[in-house]
Amino acid sequence: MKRRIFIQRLATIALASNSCMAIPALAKTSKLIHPSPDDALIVIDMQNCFLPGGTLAVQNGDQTIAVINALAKKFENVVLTQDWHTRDHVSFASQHSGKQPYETIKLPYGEQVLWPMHCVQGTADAEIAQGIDIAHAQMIVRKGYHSGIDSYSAFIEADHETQTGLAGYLKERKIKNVYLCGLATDFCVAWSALDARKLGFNTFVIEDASRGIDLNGSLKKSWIAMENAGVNRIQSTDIVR
Ligand code: VGL
Ligand code: ZN
Repeated sequence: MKRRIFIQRLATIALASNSCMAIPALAKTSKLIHPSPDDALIVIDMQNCFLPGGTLAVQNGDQTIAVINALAKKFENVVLTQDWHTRDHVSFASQHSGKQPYETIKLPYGEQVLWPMHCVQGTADAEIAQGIDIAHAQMIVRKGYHSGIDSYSAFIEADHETQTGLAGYLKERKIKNVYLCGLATDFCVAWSALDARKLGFNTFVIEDASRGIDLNGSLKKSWIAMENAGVNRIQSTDIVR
């Protein structure tokens, strides 16, 4: 276990066992992260569709924009992702008669949440938000473009086998550590983080640079799954240049 993470766990234990005592400022012992050439920031789905006024707006999603722009300046390597669905995409409730958004169905690859129609290829709704100011981003990965397969993850589609190519790209670039942020914490950010772990990357999710949809407790469940998988939960202030 990395020392910094170990200290954070100790802090959590201290919090749990001494809830009536003043909490020492253990956070100050956290080691700050200085991004290097083997680190990449992966900015998930900062698109009009997930922002206020979009087709699948995430509450307070716009509050992440300034945080993400500032974070991106600290990384040499930045990748953006873009949810990029066909008009007849299987994840749209409108494709399933009698089904409403946020209901689930069983598909050959597993359970699928049905969403309002969102991020349709070539529409203004699917564009990266105007406010995102990351001119040095090196790559934009589009995902979810197979009409019959969803892809929350930036790495592997929801069939659990089709790769997007992002892992190969990062590995060819000798990236070892990935830092994820964006929308939504409990869907595309979490699924990307879990796959990043499976693919062998040291993985960090920047909590205050992300916002969740929180469907039936999904936000809390996603943090438990991420923590169990060894994903590091950090804040944007942990990262300095
Ligand atoms: C997302 C639901 C459907 C996301 C994408 O970016 O988290 N969520 N498509
Ligand atoms: Zn989608």
